[in-house]
Amino acid sequence: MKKAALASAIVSLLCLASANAFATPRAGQDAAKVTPDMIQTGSDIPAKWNLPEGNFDYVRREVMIPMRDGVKLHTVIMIPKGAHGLPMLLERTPYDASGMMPGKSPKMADAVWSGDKDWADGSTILVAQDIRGKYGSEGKYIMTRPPMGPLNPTKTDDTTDAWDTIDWLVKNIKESNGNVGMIGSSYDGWTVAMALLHPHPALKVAAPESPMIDGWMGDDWYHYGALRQVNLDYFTGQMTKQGSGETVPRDNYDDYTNFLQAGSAGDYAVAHGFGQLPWWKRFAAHPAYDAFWQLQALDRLLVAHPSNVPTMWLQGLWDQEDIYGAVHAWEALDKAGHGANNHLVMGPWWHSQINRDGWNMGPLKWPGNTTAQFRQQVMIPWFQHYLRGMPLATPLPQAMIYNPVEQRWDSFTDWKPASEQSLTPLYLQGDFGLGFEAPSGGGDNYVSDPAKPVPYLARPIPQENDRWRTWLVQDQRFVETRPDVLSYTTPVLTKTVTVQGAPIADLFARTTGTDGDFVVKLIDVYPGTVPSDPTMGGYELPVSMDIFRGRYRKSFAEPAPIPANEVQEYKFRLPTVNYAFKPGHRIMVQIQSTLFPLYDRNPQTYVPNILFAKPADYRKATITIEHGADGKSAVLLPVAGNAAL
Ligand code: PG9
Repeated sequence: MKKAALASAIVSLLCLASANAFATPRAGQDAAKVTPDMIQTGSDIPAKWNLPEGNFDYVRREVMIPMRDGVKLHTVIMIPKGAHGLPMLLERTPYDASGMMPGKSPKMADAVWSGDKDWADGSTILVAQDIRGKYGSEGKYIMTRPPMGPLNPTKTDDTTDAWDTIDWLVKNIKESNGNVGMIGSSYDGWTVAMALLHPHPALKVAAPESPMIDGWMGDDWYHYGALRQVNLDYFTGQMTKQGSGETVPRDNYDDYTNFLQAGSAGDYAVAHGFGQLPWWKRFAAHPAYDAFWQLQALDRLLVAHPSNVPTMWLQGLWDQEDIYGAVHAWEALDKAGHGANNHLVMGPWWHSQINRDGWNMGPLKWPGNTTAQFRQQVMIPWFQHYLRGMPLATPLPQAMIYNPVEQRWDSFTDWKPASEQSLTPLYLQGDFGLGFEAPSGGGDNYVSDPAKPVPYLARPIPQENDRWRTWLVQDQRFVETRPDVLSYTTPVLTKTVTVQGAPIADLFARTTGTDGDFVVKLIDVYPGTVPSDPTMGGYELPVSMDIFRGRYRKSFAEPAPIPANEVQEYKFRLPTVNYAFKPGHRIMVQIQSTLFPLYDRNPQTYVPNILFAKPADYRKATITIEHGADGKSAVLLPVAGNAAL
């Protein structure tokens, strides 16, 4: 056949073939043979996918553990392959046990979240459990469910759930040695503290990390009665769904604007549907420190039910969420005579940073990875001592507190609860001075305007805010020149002033209003230039700060209006420090009346419940801080050694 004729025959054949491709297949047709295995009429997605785990160095089990009332709690267990006689480390969480231990990787250390990685070395069986009513667990969710008693008439709580879980684990996990440790940060730290109220005998060691201990006094919900309103997002995040809940949609990028426009925190919450949340109703009905809060304050409960479990109470020195809990729980236990098995650890960390890297805290850089070092050199060996009988090279001291200036861990055998510390007043003085000598007279005033509250972070402050973790170390120069912020400063120091313990703010103040808040900040002012780190030149580093709601100056349970224009004393404890103010630096104390929008605004007019203050209640007030005959305002410092500037 000629080339052209051949080409035309091929084209005709191709046309025929392509025409047949669209034709209906007929029996006996001479096309490619179709067999049944080529056809899918169901779904290509199997009902359940099982990951082949042949090369995994662990076995992942998911079980539903029955509690005494029949409710089953979803629990993920990661067992090193071939394990025999290993202890178990239990974390109970409202934040998704499966997400903490997804098990998607052949190596156990890659298959768990960052907080568990160092434990996943084959020495420990890791257990994560969803608490009642969250994620995969049955039952009803109740926010930080109060222990059985007046606030909880049922027969279960997170103490019994921990007990039942540990009981099941030691009876059913054959690879274990029957010893259990408990760990967890924040809410998970709260679950550890709850387990300690009546621990199962197999619970041999515990570390509540940044635990929520008293939500009203100084952890997540309030600080001394001032509402932490940015946590309203947490309410919806936890309680609009069994899994991960909703966030509150925003009208503006800047939360300063959002909360200012909303009016009171209550108006904001109700406008965003919070009336549907049972927790909000209980919460909003108890703005004062009444029985609702007192009966769930865990430091009190722990003293009433002390355990013998060796316990490491751990938190960050700049913990932006739960800066109150661990240190107060430890102090309460120590004071009640339970110091022998309770230890205090405070690292240079933000909230829960212990479970992540710890090279720095905002602009403060450490000589190493402080969290990894602590986990690997102190915490894990201490746990393994109690869980596996491993010898301890050095016993854990009574308290271990990082010194951020000397950049080292200090160990203490006689760390004092705040009520037993000796204090030296650092007085506010005329001309905005600050010193250890008593002031001769005078006072300073500012106008606090609820329409222009002092921001807690430089604006804009978006809802998803990566500065949240480090806001407690933010350079305070951004507010120093505001007319509603008073700044008192020592001369340049010629000697080191070391402060170890809890400073106490002791203000004598008058206001033209009938209510008001007081914010006190103890600040380290860096020299104007810092050759080793030029960006730190003149930095105003908050070392310790807090807010106090004036209506509670006499009683946290029974608020009372402030008598206008009469000097009143406002005395409150600031967060615990281990800090050295160095020669060349200056100490500063800043005072203001708002810290917004983190804290709701005080209307400065006495109303029964500030959560529902009306626009007309918000009024300007002139605040006078006394430093003379009418009161010697000071920050009382637990100075180590001589108090001299
Ligand atoms: N700080 C968070 C929290 C703890 C307890 C109750 C509510 C919130 C947390 O990080 O878990």
